[in-house]
Amino acid sequence: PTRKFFVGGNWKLNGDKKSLGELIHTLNSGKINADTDVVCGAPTIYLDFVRSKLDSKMGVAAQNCYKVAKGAFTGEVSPAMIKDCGVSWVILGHSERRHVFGESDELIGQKVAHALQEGLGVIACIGEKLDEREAGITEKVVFEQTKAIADNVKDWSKVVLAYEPVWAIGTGKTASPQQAQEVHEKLRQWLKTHVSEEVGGAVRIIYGGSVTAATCKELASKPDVDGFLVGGASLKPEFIDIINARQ
Ligand code: G2H
Repeated sequence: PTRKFFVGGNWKLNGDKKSLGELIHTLNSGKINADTDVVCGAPTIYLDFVRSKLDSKMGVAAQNCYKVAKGAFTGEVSPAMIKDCGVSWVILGHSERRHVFGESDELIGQKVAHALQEGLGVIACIGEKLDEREAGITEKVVFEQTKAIADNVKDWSKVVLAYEPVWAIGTGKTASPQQAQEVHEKLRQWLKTHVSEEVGGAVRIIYGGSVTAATCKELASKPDVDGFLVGGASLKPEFIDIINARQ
């Protein structure tokens, strides 16, 4: 495929300078496929630390940001601040932001618009919950979430779409390669129809949800799976095997 493989790590609320320093050392000295974009999502307070230690061939991402540049918004950080730390990506719309912190499609869309305006790359996350899958509304849910994102994107070259079924996150229940491929293919079709043929063909759609070294190769062999967003396993040396999943 012509789309460059993309593997994001999402460290979530984990690690300290000691353990992240060790992980970074492992990543810096590991053998990493040059045909893959690697981006590590670090806790906000460690963005500067991680960017200063991680080899520049790998990107760093914030795990969230606010929708405006500055002001009286206690506790928030802006894309401009993220950029000021030398960090060029942000993860937005992660299911934990949606379901633990109550972020709406509307707020996520506003964050996407502002982050892109400020020049960050965006890993935009979508995905259905178990009850939604069981009710047969997976497509409806992910298309709605995608629309709220797409309505706020002008330059798709800075966007990676992450499909993360909520029932597969941190549960050890990876979607089967067939399940992932089926949704990725439909998302690509949606983008072709509602954005453009060209964008639909070019946007990386990555899979997230309990990806491990054991499951990544078969998932990566699917035509519409362009990489991964990895949580738990991105904190371990096996993250390197996942980065190198595409043969
Ligand atoms: C999904 C994923 C990373 P994990 O949240 O975004 O986490 O791989 O631990 O399921």
